[in-house]
Order: sequence, then C-alpha cells, then structure tokens
Amino acid sequence: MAHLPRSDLEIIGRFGPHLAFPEGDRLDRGVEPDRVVKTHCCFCGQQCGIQLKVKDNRIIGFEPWEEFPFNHGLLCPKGVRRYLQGSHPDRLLRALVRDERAEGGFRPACYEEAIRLAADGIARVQREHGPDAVAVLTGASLTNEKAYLMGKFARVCLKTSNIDYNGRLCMVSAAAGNKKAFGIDRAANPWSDIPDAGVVWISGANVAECAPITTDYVWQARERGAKVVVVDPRMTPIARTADLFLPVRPGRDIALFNGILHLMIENGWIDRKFVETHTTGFDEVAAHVKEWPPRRTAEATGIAERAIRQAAEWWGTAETSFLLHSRGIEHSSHGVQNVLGAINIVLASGRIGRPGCGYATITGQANGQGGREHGQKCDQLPGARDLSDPAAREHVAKVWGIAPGDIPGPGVDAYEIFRRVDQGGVRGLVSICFNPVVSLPDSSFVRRMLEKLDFYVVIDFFLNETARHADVVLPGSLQEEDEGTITQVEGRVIRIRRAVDPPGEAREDWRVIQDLAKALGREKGFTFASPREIFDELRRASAGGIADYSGMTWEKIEEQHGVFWPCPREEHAGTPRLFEPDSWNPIAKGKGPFYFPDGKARFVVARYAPPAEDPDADYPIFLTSGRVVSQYLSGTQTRRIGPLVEQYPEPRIEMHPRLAERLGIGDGDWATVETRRGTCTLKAQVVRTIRPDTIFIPYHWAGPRSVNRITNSAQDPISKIPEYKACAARVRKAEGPPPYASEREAQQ
Ligand SMILES: Nc1nc2c(c(=O)[nH]1)N[C@H]1C(S)=C(S)[C@@H](COP(=O)(O)OP(=O)(O)OC[C@H]3O[C@@H](n4cnc5c(=O)[nH]c(N)nc54)[C@H](O)[C@@H]3O)O[C@H]1N2
Ligand SMILES: Nc1nc2c(c(=O)[nH]1)N[C@H]1C(S)=C(S)[C@@H](COP(=O)(O)OP(=O)(O)OC[C@H]3O[C@@H](n4cnc5c(=O)[nH]c(N)nc54)[C@H](O)[C@@H]3O)O[C@H]1N2
Ligand code: SF4
Ligand SMILES: [Mo]
Repeated sequence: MAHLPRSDLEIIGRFGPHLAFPEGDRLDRGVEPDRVVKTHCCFCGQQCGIQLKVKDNRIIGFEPWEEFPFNHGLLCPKGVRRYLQGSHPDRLLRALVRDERAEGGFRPACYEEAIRLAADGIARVQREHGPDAVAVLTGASLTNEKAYLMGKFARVCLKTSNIDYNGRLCMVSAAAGNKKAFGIDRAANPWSDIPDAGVVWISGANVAECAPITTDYVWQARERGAKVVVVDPRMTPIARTADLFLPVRPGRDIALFNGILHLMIENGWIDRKFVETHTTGFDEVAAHVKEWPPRRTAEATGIAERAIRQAAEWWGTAETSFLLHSRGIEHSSHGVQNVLGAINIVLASGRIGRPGCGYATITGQANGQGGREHGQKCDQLPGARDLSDPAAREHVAKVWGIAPGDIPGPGVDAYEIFRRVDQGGVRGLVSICFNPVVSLPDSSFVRRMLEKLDFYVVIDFFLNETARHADVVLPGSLQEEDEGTITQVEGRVIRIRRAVDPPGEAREDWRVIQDLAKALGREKGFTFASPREIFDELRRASAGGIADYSGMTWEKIEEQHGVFWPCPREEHAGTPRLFEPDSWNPIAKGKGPFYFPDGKARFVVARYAPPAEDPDADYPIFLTSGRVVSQYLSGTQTRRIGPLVEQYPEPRIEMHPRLAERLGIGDGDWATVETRRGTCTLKAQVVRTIRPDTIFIPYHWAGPRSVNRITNSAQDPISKIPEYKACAARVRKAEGPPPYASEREAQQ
C-alpha cells in the first residue's frame, strides 16, 4: 500500500510526467500557415480540442486550443504528434487488389475498378450463400455520421444481420452494466464535477497514460483536499500520487466492491433516504454482500484488510465523490458484474446526479461513446434503441423508408463472427476501422479465419495487419480529412472539422460506402451529399430514443463548445449532468431521475467468480495486458509516428523483482511467456510497480510481439467482451534473442 505524503505529491507537480503544454516537435517553425482549423485529436475518448495548422493541403503543426473547455489547451504526447501520420509514406493513396504475382500480394488499382471488384465479390457471396454470409466489422474511431451510416449500410444495403464493432472489445461491459442499473448508458456527470469530489475512486484505469487529461481533473480535486483511491494490480502513475492504492489481484474487483458495500452497511454509511426513494433491489444486494466480510474480501483480492477498511471508511463517509472505472474491470469474463458492483457502492452512497457527486466509465476510443449509440452494434438501432423492440424497428424503418420487417434481426458479436466463419455461416467480410489480427484475443484463430474467407474488403488509410488478408483494400480517410461529430467521454457531442482533403485516390469513408452501395445496385438511402445530411437523418432516427440527438445542430455544437445528449428539442441546451430531478427523461416521465418506467435505479447482485482461466500449478502467473502512453490501440497509426516509437519502441514484459529473481531473469533479458494458446518472447522490464504474482504486456504490436497470440478468448456472457485482463501463464528465461530481434535489441 503506497501512502505518499502530500509534500511528495507537490514535487511531481500539477501536470505530472505525461501532461504538459506542448512545445516540442514543431515542423512549422517560421512557416506561415494558410489557415488554422479548430478541431479535436483523432485518438482517445478525451477528444481534446486542438488547432491544426494547414499549408498547401498539409498539416504542418498545431496550436493549443485554450478556449475548448474540456482540456483548455492541454495535450498528451500522442495528440502533440498526431499530425505526423498523414505524411507517412505508407498512407494509402490508391486502392489495392489481391494479386499473388505482385510484390506484397497486391497490385494498385484505380478506385472505380476496386469498387466494382468489391461489389462483385460481395454480391457473389450473397447470391450463393444468402445475405447473412457477408459480415460487417466497424469501429468506434468513426464519427457518429459514419457509425450511423455503417449500421444502415449493413441492414438496408447488404440486408445482413451480421454487423458488429470494435467497441465489443472495449465499451460493452460498461454499457450493459449502466443499462441494467440506470436504464441509460452514458457518463452520469460532466468532468467539471470531478474537482468538487471529496473522494475520487479509480478502478482499473491507468488514467495518466490512457486518459491523460482526466489526471488534471483528479489532481484539481486532490488540491482541494480530496482523497484519491486507486485499484489496480500495477502501481500506475496515478496510483503513485494516490492517497490509497489497493493492489488488487487480477479479476477480483467484484469481491472488493462487495466487501466495501458490506462495510458500508455494517457501519451505517448508507444513504437510506436515497436508497428508499430512488432505487429498487437493495435488500437482495445487502443480503448477498453479507457473505463478504473484510477477511474474506482480503483473501480473495490479495489486498490488506486494513486498506479495505480505510477505503470503505473514506468512501462511506464522503460528502461528495466521483467513481471512475475503465477496462481494468471491464475486460473480464464477468465484466458486467464488475460494473454492477461498482454501481452498487455509488447507489448505496446516494452520491449521483448532483454537483460533485458522480460516476462514469472512461471511454476508450475517440468515439467510444457515440460509436455505441447509432446502430453499429449487432443488437442495436440508432438512438441506442433495441433492435428487437417492435416500436424501435417501426420508427427507424420509417426514417429509412423501408418496412419494419425488412430490418434484419440481431446478429452476433465481433468474435462470434469469426467463429461463424469457421462454421461456414459467414464467408464474406467488409471491415472498416478495425484491426482484429492485432486486437482480438487468441489471434492465431482470427488469422486462420481470415484465410478461410471467400471474399474480404477493407476500408482504411493504412494497410494494417488484418488488411493484408483482404481481396480489395479501399483507401479511406484520416479523421482530419473529413468532417462530422463525435461524442466524447462526458457525453458531449463535438465537431470534427476538416483540415485537409484526402490525398491521391483516397476518399472520405462515407463516400466509399455510398460508392459500394451504388455499385451493388442498391443506392437508395445512400445518396447523402455530405456528413451534415447524414447527421440530419441521424437526428431523426434518434428522436424519441434514449440517445436523443434530435435537438442538435452543428451550429449549436459549435456555439456551445459541444452539446451533451440527450437533447430532444432545438431549444434544449443539452444535458451535462444526468439524473437531476428536472432532466428530460422520456421513460420515467417525471416519476424519478432514472431511465426506467418507475424512475428508479436498480441495485443488481454482483456475483463473484474468478477469471475463466486462473493460475494453477502448470501456469502459475497472472498475465494481464493493456497500454502505454505513447502507443495507441493496435498501433497502426502510432507505430508510424517516429517520436512515439522512440518513446516506447517495443513491448516489454513488466515483472516484479521478486518474480524475476525466482525465474533467474534480469532487467532487459529475453523471456518467454507461455499460455495454453502459445508463446511470446520479449524483453523483461523489471519494475517494483506490479504485483509479484502478475506480469503485464502492452498490446500495441503485431506479429510475434503481439500479446494477443497468447491471450484468452473467454468472453463475458452478457456483454461478450473478451477477458484481456487475466489469464494464466508461465515464464522462463529465453535462451537468446528471438529471430525477430532487431540488431539493436540483440546487442543491448
Ligand atoms: N496511450 C493510450 N491511451 C489510450 C489508448 C491507447 O491505446 N494508448 N486506448 C484508448 C482506449 S480504446 C481505451 S479502452 C482506454 C483504456 O484505458 P485503461 O483501461 O486505463 O487502460 P488499460 O491499460 O487497458 O488498463 C487499465 C489498467 O487496468 C489494470 N488492470 C489489469 N487487470 C486488472 C484487474 O483485474 N482489476 C483492476 N482493477 N485493474 C486491472 C492494468 O494494470 C491497467 O493499469 O485508453 C484509451 N487511451
Ligand atoms: N490484449 C489486449 N487486447 C486488446 C486490448 C487490451 O487491453 N489488451 N484492448 C482492446 C480495446 S479496449 C480496443 S478499443 C481494441 C481496439 O482494437 P482495433 O479496433 O484493432 O484498434 P485500431 O488500432 O483502432 O484499429 C483500427 C484500424 O482503424 C483504422 N482507422 C482509425 N480511424 C479510422 C477512420 O476514421 N477511418 C478508417 N477508414 N479507418 C480508421 C486504423 O488505421 C486501424 O487500422 O483493442 C482491444 N484489444
Ligand atoms: S490521445 Fe487523448 S488525451 Fe492525448 S491529446 Fe489525444 S485526445 Fe487528448
Ligand atoms: Mo478501447
């Protein structure tokens, strides 16, 4: 347990190691830009405001955008260098078509030919095997307009039920938990509530590296006297500045939340009035957590009993508080239960829906929030509507100009789509904004399935590792080459402005999709002239749904620096804080603040279970995986940005000195990690900031350096999220550098 005195905290300074007003790496010194475009970073869900400097249709630099209220000009190392990717020589300027005789297996093709080949391939598979034989995989880095268009394209143009998105690997446990407990799936509060919180509780979120701007909010709270509690198997940078660090054993967070609630009940730290007026299900949950006294909680979680009691006391007795979590608890075969456990301690405290009293999951990808609202999920229609709900189908069918019966039923999740390939049900694939070979678990299976496809079309701006298996690659657009909207971490819808035109024969993604629809002879419904037209249809499709955007206009978004949904009328300013007494709520209709007919939130019993694969005598170590500050997701973009590569050139295996010593491994030695799926040989990084029973590997690399070759494909039964955060492994010292070690690495 780390308990840093405040004087140490001050030395680290306000912005910490990963946050600064950016100055470095400027290519634009002495060059006068043609224009400066106010837009947002293309990477994570924080969606920092940034101004891009443009000269001759090229981005040459940036300036902080200090008026944008979320980040006030602050940027992290990725945001500062994001503009360097556009000029990378790998940027796809032409379409590629598979040709085994050509170098690299592809020949360049003109755009029109590639579109025709793509449409022919899709049509052939569907003619021979039916509409569901072609699946669509999409992504949450796409704008709201593109996410909406992709859902419509799958259901209306391809008439397939098989569409899902990479948020399946990211946001779905939080989404399912929030819907079950609150009836709505969005951060309950704007981030401006964080500094007013007396306790900030952070579970499974490496805030300083993955949501860097959030660090600033947490530290503002700390400066005002807040206690910060961090739960993570690793002492991450935010944990090092916390008041209490709970080094949980991987996969045990439900036990911890249940143990905390147990102590809250035992000590009378429950807001009885709130629980009675605004919730249901408390008694059942209370009976369940009786089974979680501190001793049992400590045994299950590996956290000292004293620390659990301290955390419960701070949480239980706080006047105001904010609970944040992210993938550390959600990437689990019981991720939804983890989220429900977290929500239970929030509801029991009664501290939600008020200033300084909040709860949120920290979204991941740029559009982690909007990407899960507009119908690119396998069971969803726009407006966060349920695809099986007859009223939802009727509303959306009317907007789409088709009969409700023509909208296909629910499909399967992204991983299951690959299992369908194995079974022969799926034979064709269209993918955009997804790199499953690097990002899905047990990836050798995924690679085999890609080889098995009859036909595969990719839309991307780089030839990512998955696209190498494609028959046709269509050159799409970088975020700065198109316009639209994105919904950032707080639920605030913001404007992405176009800075430059797509180069060469590349096209805006939405044009590529419409060109495909046209070549398939099904262009009805796909003749939008601009993203703004798509947004206007999205507004109508979302009207009356929970994620209601119908009152938003691009002008209003610009004037207000973003509009929080729900926003049901043009005169409505949007809803920064959910669950306030007078908030617009079409479900409860005045009966209460939560999105159920009775207006009450649900306590739901969160049942503890260990990870699907726990350490045993053969595989005695926990393997967990995640991120580092300078790399992003499957690395397609950040592995092409020189200064970011320098900061973290290859993945390393983090391990504690005690474990390293037992295994005879020194810092910088090559080590082999083995799981039931295979092996991965990387250099060891011996650090005191991780539990001695756990190793950590970041996942941003491809090929033999990809940790997903050995991760487990077990999924949560409700959300279908994969269990990236815990599987069983053994580790040994490698005999020497692997064949793929670079000269530099081999010498070191
Ligand atoms: N630099 C950078 N920033 C990013 C991204 C990126 O790739 N790089 N990606 C973006 C995206 S899409 C996402 S989803 C977010 C992810 O943001 P985070 O969820 O913050 O990042 P992760 O590294 O996946 O995992 C967070 C922490 O969970 C911990 N953890 C592992 N197992 C457990 C457990 O059993 N319990 C608990 N309590 N913690 C555990 C890990 O040690 C890790 O520190 O980041 C976003 N921001
Ligand atoms: N082991 C392990 N695996 C993980 C995780 C983990 O913590 N551990 N985290 C998981 C999480 S949280 C996530 S979100 C996933 C992400 O996994 P992926 O979806 O594979 O991540 P990306 O790298 O974003 O891949 C997206 C592709 O989209 C392209 N792209 C980006 N923006 C656009 C766009 O606007 N238009 C077009 N046409 N293409 C675009 C990029 O070039 C890239 O090739 O990985 C998951 N995998
Ligand atoms: S990566 Fe995220 S935190 Fe960093 S600048 Fe971009 S949006 Fe902001
Ligand atoms: Mo994510």
